[in-house]
Amino acid sequence: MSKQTSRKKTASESTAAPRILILHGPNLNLLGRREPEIYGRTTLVDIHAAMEARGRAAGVQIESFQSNSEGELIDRVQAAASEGIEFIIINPGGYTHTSVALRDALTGVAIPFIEVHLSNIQAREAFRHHSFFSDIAVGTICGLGAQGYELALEAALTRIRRS
Ligand code: CA2
Repeated sequence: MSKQTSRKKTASESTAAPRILILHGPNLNLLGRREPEIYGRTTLVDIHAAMEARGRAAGVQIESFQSNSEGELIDRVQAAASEGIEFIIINPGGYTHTSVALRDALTGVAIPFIEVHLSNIQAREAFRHHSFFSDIAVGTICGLGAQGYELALEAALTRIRRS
């Protein structure tokens, strides 16, 4: 049997709808409008709508946040801890390959997270092959386009139900 590492839920976390935060890093606001051959035609609004609908059906509250600023993403991760967010799905965008600071924020709050990439970063330029997040993520999904977020959400729901 695997070691139980998750903390006990507080009284309000046990009764309120579980919350999942979806974080999108820099330039992902351009999704669906630029470079569709790499990132597809689905926009961030489309992704949020699909995630919210699935979350509603599952009785889970979905929140999305996109920023081009590393500091704002770090602030959002830190706030998530005090807000009782139970799970994070994150596409760190270009910060995937550069941001020790965003990694430290996720380690600091100890909220389990799944890393998502639209493109297959292992099949692209060498500088995209290393992620500062993969070794501390519950799992990583890459190369499946916008479907990656849906798969990540299903995995998050399974984990939340188990906790
Ligand atoms: O494949 C992914 O999801 C990435 O995280 C996307 C990042 C890239 O730096 C990573 O290596 C892989 C880039 C996000 C830029 O998004 C755009 C979307 C549409 C048009 C232009 C940029």
